[in-house]
Amino acid sequence: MSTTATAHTNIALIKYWGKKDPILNLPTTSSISLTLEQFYTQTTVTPNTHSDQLILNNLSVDTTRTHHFLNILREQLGHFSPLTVTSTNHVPTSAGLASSASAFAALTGAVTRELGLIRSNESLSRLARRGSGSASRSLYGHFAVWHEGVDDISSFAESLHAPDMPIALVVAEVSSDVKKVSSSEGMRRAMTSPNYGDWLNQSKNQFVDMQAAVMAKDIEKIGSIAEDNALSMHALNLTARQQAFTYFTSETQQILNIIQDIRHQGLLAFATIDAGPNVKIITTLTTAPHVVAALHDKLPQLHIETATSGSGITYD
Ligand code: 2P0
Repeated sequence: MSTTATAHTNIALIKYWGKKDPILNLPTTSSISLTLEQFYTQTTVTPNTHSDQLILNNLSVDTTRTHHFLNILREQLGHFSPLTVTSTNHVPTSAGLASSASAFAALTGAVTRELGLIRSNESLSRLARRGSGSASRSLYGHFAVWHEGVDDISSFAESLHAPDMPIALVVAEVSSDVKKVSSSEGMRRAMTSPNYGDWLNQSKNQFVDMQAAVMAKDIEKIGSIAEDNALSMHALNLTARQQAFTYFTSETQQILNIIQDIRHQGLLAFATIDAGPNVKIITTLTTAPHVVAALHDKLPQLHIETATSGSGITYD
């Protein structure tokens, strides 16, 4: 027997950037995300008689993180035999998007089904969170909210049940030779910023405003709040008291300037940036081609992909 699950990656509009419990992956803030249709991970689990094995994009890879996560699932769901995990990332590495969200969401779903267990997506989101915080949101399509909670039970994600809207995300890939600071390490450093407390307060307000903007299908408001939230997150990295750093490169900054320019020309375009130099531009389906053209005009070599609002976890 084997079971296959597919989960899509998501981009946070209100960011998760700090852990109050690194073992349970309890975040310091609640977050809101948009799931992307074009970027996903498909994972098949098959029992074997030896040891946990991970084959990613047809290559056998180091299983440490996966093995650790499978042991958490064994603790939570009951013991199961070693598994061969075969995963394909349809998250173009060239787009530089993180795939841990879709990967841990798909793996959680596949293992639970393989064991013949029926669990709600809420319950799966608690499990997926243990693999990677952002994975809790990838069980759901479209807009999801991850409640920070105070313990394992109360920290889960759910769908926002948002109305349909013509939102699009233009992903601008920025090359980087700089060694990336992992998300966990970046969060640890950011929490030493003297501005961290202010950020928590600001995030609480933005979380409320973002939910209202999503329910009102106000894409301009969604973009504007998301951009403020993301830039404040990156300001924490720069002002960290321990090992201040930035994910920005000069190209990141250049793209931010282009986005500002085209916004002044009247186009709806707002930027968000995660744990890397790439810029994701929140816009509408009809404006997306204009954003792509404006970026290509100034930066002809830039690799760009456009993504739309995507679906939640599915099983074959
Ligand atoms: C987010 N990011 O909300 C934030 C914004 C990146 C920037 O969640 O340590 O891979 O595995 O829980 O989920 C990326 O961090 O971190 C992330 P861990 P994760 O999407």
